[in-house]
Amino acid sequence: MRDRILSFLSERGTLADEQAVEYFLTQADPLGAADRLLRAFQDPPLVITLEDIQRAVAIARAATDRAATVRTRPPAPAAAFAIPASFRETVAPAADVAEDIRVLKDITGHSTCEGTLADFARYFRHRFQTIARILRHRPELAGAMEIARAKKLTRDTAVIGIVTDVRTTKNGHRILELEDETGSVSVLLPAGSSLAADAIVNDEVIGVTGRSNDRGLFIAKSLLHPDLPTSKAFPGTEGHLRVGFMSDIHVGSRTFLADRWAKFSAWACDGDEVARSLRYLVLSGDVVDGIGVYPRQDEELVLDDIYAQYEALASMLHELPDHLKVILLPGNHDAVRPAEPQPALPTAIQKLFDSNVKFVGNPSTVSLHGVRVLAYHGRSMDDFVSAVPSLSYARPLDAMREMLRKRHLAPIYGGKTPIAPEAEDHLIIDQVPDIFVTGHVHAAAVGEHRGVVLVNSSTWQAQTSFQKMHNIEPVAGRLPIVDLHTGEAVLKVF
Ligand code: D5M
Ligand code: FE
Ligand code: ZN
Repeated sequence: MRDRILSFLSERGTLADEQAVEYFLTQADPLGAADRLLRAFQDPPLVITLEDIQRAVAIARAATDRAATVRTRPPAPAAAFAIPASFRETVAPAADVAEDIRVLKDITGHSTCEGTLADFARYFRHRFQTIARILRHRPELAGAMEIARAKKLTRDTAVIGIVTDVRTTKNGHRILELEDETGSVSVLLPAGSSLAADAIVNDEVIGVTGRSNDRGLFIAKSLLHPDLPTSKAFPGTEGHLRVGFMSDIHVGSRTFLADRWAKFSAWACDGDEVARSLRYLVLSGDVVDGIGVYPRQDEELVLDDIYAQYEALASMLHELPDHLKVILLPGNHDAVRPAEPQPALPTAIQKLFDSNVKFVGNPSTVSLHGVRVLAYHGRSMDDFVSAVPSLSYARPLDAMREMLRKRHLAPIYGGKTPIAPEAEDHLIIDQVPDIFVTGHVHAAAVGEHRGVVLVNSSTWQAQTSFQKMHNIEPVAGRLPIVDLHTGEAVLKVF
């Protein structure tokens, strides 16, 4: 039952400490109790503690009492998310801490690609070789051989290749086409096996063990993803400095939530000790709504000039406290080439902002006091969600875990995510980050994968007519905050 509780919680992007698990185990229906508790939170904390449970139970009881005694009263407003006590430890104000930002990886100023056929060949060769090198660290793949050779042998072998096709036969077997520099092979993942259920997508690089049959079909025994090392310690800064994460502000849109933003801004300026401990704000793209991003967008804009949109954002950011350093990367609505990796916003736009804003590309890896933050807008989640039935827009952390497992931010080529064939594949996750953040899907969640803190950074835009058509319910006005000392993450609601 303990394992079932933990996996139930982790599927919902949260964890529980030992005492909280004990609490659930003492309930008549432990999973039901966990489910009710999660519903009580507007946004569950990364790790649920006994204290969180006690608070939620007390709020629920008070609400029931009120409902029982004064039936004519309107319902109590939903309990605001309470930041756990551990997050409130006394901290030095962020204003007293010198800025420490280093950009570790960013395409800005280094783009070389012209999109020729030779560029594509070189790009995919770089992707294959880099990820194959990571895969060869796995003992099962240390002796991986070239596909052309493995096809001729009928004993157990291992190969590494790039997936060029995935299909399901009418009997439920899955067939992958796997290619390396020497040739290609069809790989059979037997129906009903866990291999057939794995989320394999086109253009990812994987390893397979198994053997060729006499007709040259490679029968897989195991599939290997590069993934991350099984666990990793969070580096941790000296003091409790915090970073807030935002994306998808969509300034200029009719549906931009000005009132929610005003609440955030007021809290940031003279809020509690958590507000004062916030040193950085990472904006992961779609900071404005842009112009001409989709058909008839003009009907949904209040600001139909791109400069006016960025000027409005600049003045919103100008209102924030001086000690809050902003790091801004573009998304698919921003005024820069859509092909990824996207460079930072052009100088003409940067000039509208004050010096408190630092502009980087999408994706970028930035060190904050030695904590490595990988920020990516997240356009590729559109392709993940359409390619893998078990993934959805409502659960972005699952798609992010797939990116880490595949060590690639946007493996699927030729889908909705435009990719520029740079000399090197900048979308490979070569170094393991400490914090990995995406936006784009207008959801909000914090979680963890093998020691990496995962953040999906909400939106400040209400549901658009496009999202209504596609049944996408945004989760707006949430601010994920990560403590750079502990890696603990919370979602604050505005
Ligand atoms: O994307 C906001 C949300 O809308 C995000 O969940 C993706 C979804 N979206 C955006 N464009 C498409 C298309 N073309 N198909 C399906 N889903 C889409 P944003 O980048 O803010 O527009
Ligand atoms: Fe967006
Ligand atoms: Zn987007």
